[in-house]
Amino acid sequence: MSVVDPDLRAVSTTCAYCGVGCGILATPDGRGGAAISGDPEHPANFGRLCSKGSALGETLGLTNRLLYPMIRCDKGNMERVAWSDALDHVAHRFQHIIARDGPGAVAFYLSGQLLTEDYYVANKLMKGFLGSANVDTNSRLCMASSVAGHRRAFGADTVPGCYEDLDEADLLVLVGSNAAWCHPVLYQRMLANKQGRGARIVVIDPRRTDTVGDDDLFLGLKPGTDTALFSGLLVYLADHGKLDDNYIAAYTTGFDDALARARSMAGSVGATALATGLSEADVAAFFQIYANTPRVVTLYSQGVNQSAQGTDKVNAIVNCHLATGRIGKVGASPFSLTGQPNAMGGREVGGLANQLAAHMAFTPPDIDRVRRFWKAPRIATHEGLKAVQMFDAIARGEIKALWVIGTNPAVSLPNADVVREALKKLELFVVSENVTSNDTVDAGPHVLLPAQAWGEKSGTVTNSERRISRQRAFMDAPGEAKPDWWILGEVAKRLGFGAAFNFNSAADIFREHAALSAFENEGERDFDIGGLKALSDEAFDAMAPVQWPTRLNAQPQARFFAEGGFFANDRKARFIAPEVPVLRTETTAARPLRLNTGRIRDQWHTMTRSGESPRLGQHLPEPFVEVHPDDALRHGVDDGGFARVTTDYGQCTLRVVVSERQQRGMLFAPIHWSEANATGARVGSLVAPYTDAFSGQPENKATPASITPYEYVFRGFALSRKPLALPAHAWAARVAVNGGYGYLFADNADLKGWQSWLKSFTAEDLAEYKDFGGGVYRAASFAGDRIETCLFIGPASDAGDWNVVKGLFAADALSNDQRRMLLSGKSADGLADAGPIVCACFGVGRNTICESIAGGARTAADIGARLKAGTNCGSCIPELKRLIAQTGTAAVPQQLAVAAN
Ligand SMILES: Nc1nc2c(c(=O)[nH]1)N[C@H]1C(S)=C(S)[C@@H](COP(=O)(O)OP(=O)(O)OC[C@H]3O[C@@H](n4cnc5c(=O)[nH]c(N)nc54)[C@H](O)[C@@H]3O)O[C@H]1N2
Ligand SMILES: Nc1nc2c(c(=O)[nH]1)N[C@H]1C(S)=C(S)[C@@H](COP(=O)(O)OP(=O)(O)OC[C@H]3O[C@@H](n4cnc5c(=O)[nH]c(N)nc54)[C@H](O)[C@@H]3O)O[C@H]1N2
Ligand code: SF4
Ligand SMILES: [Mo]
Repeated sequence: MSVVDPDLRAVSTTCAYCGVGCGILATPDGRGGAAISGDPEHPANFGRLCSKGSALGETLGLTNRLLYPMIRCDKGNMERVAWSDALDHVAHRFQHIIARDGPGAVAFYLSGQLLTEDYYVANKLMKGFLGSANVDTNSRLCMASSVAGHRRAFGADTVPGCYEDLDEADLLVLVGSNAAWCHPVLYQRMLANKQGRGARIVVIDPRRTDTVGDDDLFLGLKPGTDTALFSGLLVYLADHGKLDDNYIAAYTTGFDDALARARSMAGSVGATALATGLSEADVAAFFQIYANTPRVVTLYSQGVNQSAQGTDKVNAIVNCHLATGRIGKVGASPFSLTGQPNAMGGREVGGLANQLAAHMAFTPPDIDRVRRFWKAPRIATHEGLKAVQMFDAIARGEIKALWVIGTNPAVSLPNADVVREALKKLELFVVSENVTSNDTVDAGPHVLLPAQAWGEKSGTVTNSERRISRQRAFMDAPGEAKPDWWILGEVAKRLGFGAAFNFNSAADIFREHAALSAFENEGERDFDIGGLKALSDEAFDAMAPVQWPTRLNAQPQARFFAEGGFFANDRKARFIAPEVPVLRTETTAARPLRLNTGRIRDQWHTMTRSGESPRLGQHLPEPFVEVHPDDALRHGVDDGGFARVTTDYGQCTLRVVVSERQQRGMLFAPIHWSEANATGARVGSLVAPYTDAFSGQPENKATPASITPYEYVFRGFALSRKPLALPAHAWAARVAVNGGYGYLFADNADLKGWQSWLKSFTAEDLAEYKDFGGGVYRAASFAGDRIETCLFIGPASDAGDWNVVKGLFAADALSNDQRRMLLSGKSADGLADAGPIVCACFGVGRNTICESIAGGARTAADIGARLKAGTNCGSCIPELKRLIAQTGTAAVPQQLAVAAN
């Protein structure tokens, strides 16, 4: 394994977060931290980073790190054990359960955040040696519909285009993608194309996200109607002489059937408008611009994939590209934006239960080939259970042993309460993790195994454009944390498979993976990195980012399919006639709204990493639900207040944001909060477990729901140097702050209860401001001149100023004035409250920005010149533009400040 450079020089690695796969230069500071900057040489980002990537240095701390193997003892406590004991135990228990109940009784649940090498070993162990294909991954919740759509159309899971196409396209169509927040560096690249070359941008999303703003056309369609829209487009192309007849004839089959089906679904502009809820003018404008712009890239993400018709949506999009021959050409392709840093690597090794390995399937020739290559005695011969089915089988008691590696299913699977309960039924529940607490770890595993985290682990990841990059260690692993591949390999050895798992390094595994991709592959399989199968350890360490395929003795190839060459036996692409899109989940009088779920700009998934960064905690610190003003009125919920969101599966309590950006009839809630960092805000518990028939991917974006107001008399916040356990009756969300832990809360209990709660753990000399009659209580304890703990609680209009007090809490010492002013909850120097932070890099708040707009700033660049906001990573520029637009016309809506007043 690579050793950390003793001179503390910059190590080039890859971002821990999204599928853009940005190159990072990490310079360790020798004290457990590191300076992070964008790698100017990396072809994904050329030096740029977004807010999350820039803040990675704030996430390297060891609070909440799992450092030692633990086993649940008879009394139910977790006890530290030696690695050898933990590994023996896991191997033993798996062996016992397989011997008794067969290989179908065990399963692995993996993650697109593992390295390719970890993934390869897990897949090989389960499918080749334990003899079950019950290995699935959180990519089932993420990319499965794109995989299924690609395989139906192309005969393989191939992404035909590359990032350069985003620079070279004349039209960029974003479908179900909030790229401004979720793929920010690529979004900046698209904007650069717009600014430099005049590319036009169309955004298709039921919500007006921050990706809308630089668009030329926004199509706020009814949810789930993308198939109708792209079917209408196919008909339009056919009727307006815009087909590439030669391409269709030479390289594809099935066009006539697909067109006939499209006609029956959306045979005209008018019919498309009716089916999608869009105006005829908007539909016509989109069809025209698409028809007349040869260089078009259609980018799609979770608004497409996470749908009960996700695979059909993908194919409806791909059909239009095939019909116009706009595929694999410079600036022209369909393009699936992948979510996790190694979503693609997982697909390459076969991490999905319905793939075997190296893009091979469960067909007799593929099974035989992989069996011979692995020398696998008991290779699985049929597909395993996909994620949602897998957890159903656990709930039924059919799967008895589960090993979760690098994912948090108790939060992220649909119907998450039922999932969490199901975990308790397991006879053997093993979790490999970085953290000591998340909802899955808290669900009571029998064995906890400490895995190396980003910055410590070493191997490869593949980004959205098929580019394999090295993640390199730049710090030593803490405690006894080990690479995931090592942990899996040690268990394999104990199960008697030592010869097949004799890996000494990530490089060893990568070479075998590369060799399998090229094994008996004469060009029939897209995934071939045979050119890398003989890399020396040194060459692997030095490996520059490289796109696949990298066939042995072949020229590099950036794109696929410009001249056919598909991967079905006849080498042709398939047009797919989509099923008539029926929404699986109808709204009812009791559940009149549709709950859409997704992401916010500065948090990553269940916040185990991004939640540690004070900078990232500033933007949207509380779990919320966004509601259209008409629905808010109808259901009696107020902006800034609270609401209960209920579905047939669960209930959450969330802050309300009333916004025109939301469509009537729809709610939106972010996915990031869990039991571990908030109360009653685990949105996965609300989501229906409906899945797409082809991909098995759950529909995370359209659960029927209802909303009712919920009153809290008091609002407040607490700041502390140590983690706090807030009284159980409070609604609360934890947020990272400089110098400690922050909690934003709301409650109905009496203030004296809060006072005694605080006094139960703080020092004697508590400074207090009490107005119990007026409903106000504020208190702070000090260690010297430094705040140790403080608590502010009051009516919504008078809860103290979170941003001001947070600033004082961050200080090492308070002046006498500051100390005196502290309990007033206002700034001592009379400075106005900056408001909730918009620019995370420079900590510029919304009030400051609005003042600057009122003072004449008219563009994001003006604001940048005055306040620096938006001048580093640029992730907040869409929000700056929105504020300019809003401030010009209307008052700024109250948002998520506890008390911006
Ligand atoms: N900040 C941040 N970035 C991330 C992540 C993160 O957690 N935080 N996670 C990463 C991962 S793993 C993923 S998968 C990606 C996801 O990236 P995105 O897919 O861009 O993100 P989402 O917010 O899940 O959903 C995208 C949009 O789909 C829209 N949508 C919902 N229903 C429909 C529909 O029927 N049709 C259409 N056209 N649109 C619809 C939603 O309104 C939403 O705006 O982000 C990656 N990047
Ligand atoms: N309602 C709803 N649900 C969703 C979605 C949605 O849009 N709506 N999106 C879905 C999508 S696209 C995704 S990708 C998932 C994400 O959902 P999850 O994968 O459940 O979320 P994460 O918080 O990323 O969990 C990763 C866990 O792995 C740990 N970890 C990180 N790196 C490593 C490592 O190297 N080794 C090990 N052993 N552990 C590691 C982290 O500490 C963390 O606990 O959520 C899905 N669920
Ligand atoms: S866009 Fe941001 S989160 Fe994604 S890889 Fe780049 S820096 Fe990381
Ligand atoms: Mo994802």
